[in-house]
Amino acid sequence: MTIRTYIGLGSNLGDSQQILSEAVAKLATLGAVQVSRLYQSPPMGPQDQPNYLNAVVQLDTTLAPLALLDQLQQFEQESGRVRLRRWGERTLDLDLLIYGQEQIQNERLTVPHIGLLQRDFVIIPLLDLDAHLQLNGHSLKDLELVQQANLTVIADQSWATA
Ligand code: A4P
Ligand code: MG
Repeated sequence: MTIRTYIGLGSNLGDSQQILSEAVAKLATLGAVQVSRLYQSPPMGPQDQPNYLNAVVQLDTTLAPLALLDQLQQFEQESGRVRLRRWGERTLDLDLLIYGQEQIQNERLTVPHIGLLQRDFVIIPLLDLDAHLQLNGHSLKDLELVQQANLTVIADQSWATA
């Protein structure tokens, strides 16, 4: 059975656009992908770090949640991931945001992702992929932070495939 999932992508070290494009190519080996626009956003957390590039990928996959997480973590490692501190700078962060309708809570995985509803750099790209997306019966487009988003569009939805 194929499940519709959403993966959050972030990078603020190295050639971030290149790193994120490579991540999309890797995700495409796991199933059919659609890509949001590419955004720049100010850092959440420590302010003495570079701005982030952020995007979201919609991935239709047959992988089970933990198998998918294994793949995401492998892709992070392959990109030479460096992670210095909590909420700090990193070459590549891949977060499993949504896995079908499932609610998952175990020691490796919380889905939907814990920070999802507070992060404009996640919500706005999700809306690129599905303007009517709902979580727990609430339309993401009605969230207050959608009006107050502090993001800059860097490239349209062809950025990863061009
Ligand atoms: N884990 C649990 N649930 C999940 C999930 N749904 N998806 C566990 C992925 N991983 C999940 O991950 C730590 C552990 O979380 C994993 O071992 C996995 O089993 P990690 O990637 O090493 O650390 P983290 O939690 O991602 O790091 P941290 O530092 O807490 O950061 P966040 O919350 O990911 O935020 N500002 C902007 N503008 N844009 C960003 O993308 N990103 C961060 C990192 C900070 N500021 C940012 C951005
Ligand atoms: Mg992460």
